Amino acid sequence: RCGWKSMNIQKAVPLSCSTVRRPQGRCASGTAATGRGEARVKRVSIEGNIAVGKSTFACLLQSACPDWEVVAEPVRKWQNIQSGAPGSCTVSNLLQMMYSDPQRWSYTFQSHSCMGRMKTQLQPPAPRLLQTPGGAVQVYERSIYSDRYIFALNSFELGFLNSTEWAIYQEWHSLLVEEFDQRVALEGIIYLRAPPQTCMERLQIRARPEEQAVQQDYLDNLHSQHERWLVDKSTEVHFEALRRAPVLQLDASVEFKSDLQVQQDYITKVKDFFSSL
Ligand code: UDP
Ligand code: D5M
Ligand code: MG
Repeated sequence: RCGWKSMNIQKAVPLSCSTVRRPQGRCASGTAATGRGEARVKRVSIEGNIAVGKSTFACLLQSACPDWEVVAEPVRKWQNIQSGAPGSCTVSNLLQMMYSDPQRWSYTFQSHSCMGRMKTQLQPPAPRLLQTPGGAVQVYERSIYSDRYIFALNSFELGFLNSTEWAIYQEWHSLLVEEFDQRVALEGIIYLRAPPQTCMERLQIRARPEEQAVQQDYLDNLHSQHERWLVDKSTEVHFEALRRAPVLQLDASVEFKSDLQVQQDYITKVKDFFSSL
């Protein structure tokens, strides 16, 4: 398994009230106002089913492109909810709670995960990245959009979110996306695509304790949600910029983790994709 630190993956640093952030705006072409002239920032998310290989692929990307900022999903934070008090300690494992009792905890999980992703997507690139020729690149493992159009939608369809929770979720999600607008927009999406059976095999190899309860059906449902959103485009998406975001599909059913040839091919495809944005 890839160690984030050793692979130089940037961890999303949650903003605190005392964090000083540069005001940042982006024009339609994805340009970030840096305070020192204009620099281009391209933001892309890696999407795909549970255990398809997103984190593995993120590690490969970060190694191949050290000038890019690749942000991993904060699974450890979900497993260790902090008390928030000074000298903070772990009070619970929200990932475990969501899988053990989805009706009770799905809304809590969705609000927590979306808030975290929102903070991540609002982070400006590190100043050193703004010097990168061609502009800064930020790559996220999933996004505020997969939170809504994959997981929250799926949770609603499965009855884990009731209609009241779903309505409230959509209201604040739309409000935040519309208010932050260009600051949370994605220029493109990388879709790691594989049959849900392959994801199940990888999930079992990874053997995360919280995911022991995950059944093939659940991965089948999530696969269909990805296909509807990113391939068939039949999911009702409420944001014009997201509807227009190009999607790069990569076949994750092949064992890319151990195949250097495939890795090189995929990295080239991703670089070409970024150049086209
Ligand atoms: N994996 C694999 N072959 C691949 C890609 C991934 O065996 O080509 C394994 C990986 O080592 C891990 C599991 O599949 O044990 C899930 O991968 P990852 O955590 O990257 O998936 P994610 O949930 O982030 O999509
Ligand atoms: O995703 C990490 C784990 O977190 C996996 O069990 C899926 C779960 N996850 C991630 N985001 C969500 C949302 N929004 N709702 C419900 N469950 C979620 P992995 O794909 O393994 O990297
Ligand atoms: Mg992952």
